[in-house]
Amino acid sequence: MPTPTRGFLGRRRERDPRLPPGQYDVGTDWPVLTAEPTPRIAPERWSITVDGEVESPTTWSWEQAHRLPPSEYRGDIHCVTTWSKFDTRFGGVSVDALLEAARPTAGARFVLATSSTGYTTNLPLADVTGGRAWLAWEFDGRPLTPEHGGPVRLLVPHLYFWKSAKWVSRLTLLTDDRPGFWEQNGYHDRGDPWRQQRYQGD
Ligand SMILES: Nc1nc2c(c(=O)[nH]1)N[C@H]1C(S)=C(S)[C@@H](COP(=O)(O)O)O[C@H]1N2
Ligand SMILES: [Mo]
Repeated sequence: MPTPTRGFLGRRRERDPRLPPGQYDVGTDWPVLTAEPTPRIAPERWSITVDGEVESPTTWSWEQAHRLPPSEYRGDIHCVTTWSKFDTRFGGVSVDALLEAARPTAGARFVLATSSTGYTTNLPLADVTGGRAWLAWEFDGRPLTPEHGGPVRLLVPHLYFWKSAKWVSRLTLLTDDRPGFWEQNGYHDRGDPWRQQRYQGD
């Protein structure tokens, strides 16, 4: 007996074009990946400093940072441990707004992001400018929870998620690249998920 639906049912589900190579869709879950104990930081005690290769080293309190123009990211995030999460929504401010005030010197080419816990990660300056990086304090319209980096994390969604430092407190501009925590331990200096830049040498 012919089974007219067989061809349809037997067809393999097509791979979601939003998935970079080697990644899977984690769905509604949001795994927590943290190397250090989760700190509890009251917003009044949080601040962000932009220093190093800038004309005007600047520190913003929670209140001051919230007076910068609000900016939102809607899209996907990708962790090097192979999960990707689609359609996330983060609120905060663009890193561009901070850099506009601090004014990078002509020689500034890299950034070292530091968390108040001591976690660090390095990025090319070009990857945190042009509307591609945020300080995020909201997820899905709610305050970012401590385990996900609240009160404020860095968000650089076009790179693997280890670049998105949780509890971020400092962005130091540099003339030369300086490997951060995972980068010193073998992870890639840039970390582009579409090029599978997972480890040094990829
Ligand atoms: N301070 C700090 N930031 C961090 C990490 C960390 O261990 N400490 N882990 C990184 C890694 S490997 C990933 S995948 C994401 C995980 O963020 P999540 O726990 O909110 O999913 O945070 C990144 N930022
Ligand atoms: Mo990660």
